[in-house]
Amino acid sequence: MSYLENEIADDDVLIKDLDKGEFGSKLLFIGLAQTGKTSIIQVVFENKAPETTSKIPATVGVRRKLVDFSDISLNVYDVGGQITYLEEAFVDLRESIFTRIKILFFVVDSSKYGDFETAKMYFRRAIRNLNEYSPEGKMVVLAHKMDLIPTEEREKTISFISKIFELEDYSEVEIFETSIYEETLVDAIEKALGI
Ligand SMILES: Nc1nc2c(ncn2[C@@H]2O[C@H](COP(=O)(O)OP(=O)(O)OP(=O)(O)O)[C@@H](O)[C@H]2O)c(=O)[nH]1
Ligand SMILES: [Mg+2]
Repeated sequence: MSYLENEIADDDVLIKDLDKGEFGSKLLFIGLAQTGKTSIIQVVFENKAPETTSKIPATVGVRRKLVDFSDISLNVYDVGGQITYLEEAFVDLRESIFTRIKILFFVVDSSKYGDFETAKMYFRRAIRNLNEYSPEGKMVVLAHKMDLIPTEEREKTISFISKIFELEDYSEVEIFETSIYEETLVDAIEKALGI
């Protein structure tokens, strides 16, 4: 087995340097801490039950996993949302993180209104880097943890996030409501992937 295959065979690789194994389409999940990124990855791509995600530890650094989803090979990157790791991703690892992205999922905890402004700052940095390093890449906002929002308030919440993020200025950015407890999550990811 070559060095490259060895690297890829390792499940859940901690990215420290320029990525050596670019196989499959690259998906990047980024957003503030505890918004649900690792949970989404485990539920959608690893068939974990949503309830099991309550025990997931905070992600350290940037993790990468190679998964198969509907016969598509995907390289899924999970950026730890604690500020230190986000800054590391946006500064030291910028090029390797943002290069060759197919879809960048920006995850927002829809129940945390107070965090939307901070999230917006990282959203803007993410889109700038995406445009610079992956001009063909697509940005998708996941208004996540929607199960915590009463049904009649969901539309208002999506509008509110769209307004704060000024999504009217980014016509190419899509926003989907998601929850690990609802089918909306797989639907959103399939739509983003065009399947
Ligand atoms: N109610 C609800 N809780 C969720 C949902 N998705 C994730 N969670 C919970 O949110 C908490 C944080 O989830 P993580 O997946 O670890 O969040 P993260 O974004 O990876 O956090 P960092 O690694 O620190 O950036 C866990 O307790 C999950 O069970 C959701 O759709 N609804
Ligand atoms: Mg995580």
